[in-house]
Amino acid sequence: MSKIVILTGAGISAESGIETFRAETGLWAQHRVEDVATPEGFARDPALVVEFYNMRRQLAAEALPNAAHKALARLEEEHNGDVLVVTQNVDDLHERGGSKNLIHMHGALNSALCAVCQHRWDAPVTMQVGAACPSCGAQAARPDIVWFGEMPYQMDRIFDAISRADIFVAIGTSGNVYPAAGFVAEAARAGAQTLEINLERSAVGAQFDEAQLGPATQTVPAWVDSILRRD
Ligand code: BV8
Ligand code: ZN
Repeated sequence: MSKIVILTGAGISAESGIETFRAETGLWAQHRVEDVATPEGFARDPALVVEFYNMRRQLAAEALPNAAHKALARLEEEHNGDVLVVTQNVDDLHERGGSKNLIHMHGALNSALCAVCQHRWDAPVTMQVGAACPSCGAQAARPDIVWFGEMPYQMDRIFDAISRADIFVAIGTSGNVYPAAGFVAEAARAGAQTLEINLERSAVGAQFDEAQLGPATQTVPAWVDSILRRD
């Protein structure tokens, strides 16, 4: 009855055609983080930020889940134990790939948030600046995204799951952003086996017991098969 916690990052969606953040052609090469992924940037130029997320929502809607997303859903379905996916990604490819036990710790493109009353609703494909909140009526709609300097979502639930994990796997994340990059240290402290699946070692690669390098659409299904064979 092993408990598995899986942290995913932009690399798991790369082969679905969604840009990662830190590749040369990545999202941060085209936009300054400070301008589009901070509350200060949103306050300074809400139209730029709303447009940035409208563009990414459109790209995510056109993308398809890949073999790695589907393999994680198969693991959740067939594994004799708990499987929790904690994603830093804001696309909905894990849901569309079949994952159910899923936490979007950095928010989601398909969700809108009221900056006044914290009400959430399904985001329109194209969000307008100052759109009215369906609950309190304030013209304060914003992308339901965790920007730098904001607290990621469901941290208690995540730390609780990590403290009880037998296996912790990080897939397609460069290990640059905290608190997510600190999860492997928590998992090791809790006595979990830790594995990194990536094209190359991440910034916290040395903290993992093991690494499997290669494109996620090949490495993730192979790893899932190895787990299900042991069940
Ligand atoms: C917080 C939403 C505190 C936006 C994101 C100094 C000043 C200010 C802050 C800090 C500071 N030092 C540290 C901090 C904290 C800061 C932080 O960590 N900064 C870093 C950059 C130094 N963190 C925060 O601000 C967090 N909040 O600390 O709050 C607090 C405390 C109390 C009360 C209130 C607040 C919030 C962090 C969340 C920010 N939002 N995303 C959006 O998506 O637009 S983070 C952003 O980076 C994305 O969400 C993404 O998930 C995340 C990490 O990127 P990766 O997913 O790892 O992607 P990346 O491109 O980097 O790497 C891709 C990887 O995939 C690579 O390793 C590559 O090799 C691999 N890959 C590529 N292709 C493939 C592949 N692997 C396999 N197969 C392939 N085919
Ligand atoms: Zn509201």
